[in-house]
Amino acid sequence: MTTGDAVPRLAGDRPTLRTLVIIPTFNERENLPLILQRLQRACPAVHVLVVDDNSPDGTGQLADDFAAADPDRIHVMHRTVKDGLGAAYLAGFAWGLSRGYTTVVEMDADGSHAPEQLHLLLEAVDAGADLAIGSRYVEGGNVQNWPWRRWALSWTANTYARLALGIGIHDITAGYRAYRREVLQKIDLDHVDSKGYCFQIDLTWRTITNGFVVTEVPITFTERELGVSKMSGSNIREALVKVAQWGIDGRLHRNRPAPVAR
Ligand SMILES: Nc1nc2c(ncn2[C@@H]2O[C@H](COP(=O)(O)OP(=O)(O)OP(=O)(O)O)[C@@H](O)[C@H]2O)c(=O)[nH]1
Ligand SMILES: [Mg+2]
Repeated sequence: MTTGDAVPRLAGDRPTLRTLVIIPTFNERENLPLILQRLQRACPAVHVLVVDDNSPDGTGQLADDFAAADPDRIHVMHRTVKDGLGAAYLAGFAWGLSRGYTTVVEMDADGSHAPEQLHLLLEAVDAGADLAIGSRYVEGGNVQNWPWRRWALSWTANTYARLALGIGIHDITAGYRAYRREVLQKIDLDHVDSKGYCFQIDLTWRTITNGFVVTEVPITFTERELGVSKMSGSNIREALVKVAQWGIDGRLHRNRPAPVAR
């Protein structure tokens, strides 16, 4: 855990009382019904926002059908063009904050982030985390069905970011996370322009440098079985360049937090 000026809490405060799970989608027609059903079973009290970038395979219309069947709990945001994971989440965050959600969760549609483990993230937030990261690389966390090349890429990206930024987070690229609303209100989302992988690193760095408490919770990440990955080489280049820049800025301005692990 990285400690900082935690958000003050009232006695009996349970930040996850109103939780929104944001699921960005692009061509996830096969996966969306599965993830929504699993989420409904695992955490029936949370609300869901599907953010679809006009998927050619009709994922957006499918999401509308689910929302029509459960209008209080399931919502859909339709965007006109594919604009990357980061932009989809930023739009989703704005939607959730304006509707008063107190905790906002990021979850992929492809089954990599198990809804059955969402309670672990929410418990961490209720226990004091401002950001709870579902981590593959802390004790008890693991990855299933990854080819060695994906594992090597992820490990290299995390090691590079940890060293460049000088922080003790083990899985800084992880996409399964829960934020308290106060974090999203404070970290200047208007100036985030990171698109792919880098988006997660960018938000983690902003969270830490703003003095919030980050906790890593072990999770099991499972490689997608259906549909295709949207990860690209340009995502990786973006992360390499930006992380180096933040690391240098952090050292120059001495706003680098102490490298404290979980
Ligand atoms: N709205 C929106 N969603 C996207 C976009 N790109 C990816 N996604 C969604 O973001 C989530 C993560 O994307 P993935 O393609 O699984 O990326 P990844 O998990 O890094 O890569 P894999 O491990 O290979 O699956 C999935 O739910 C995608 O459908 C996009 O441009 N817009
Ligand atoms: Mg994926």
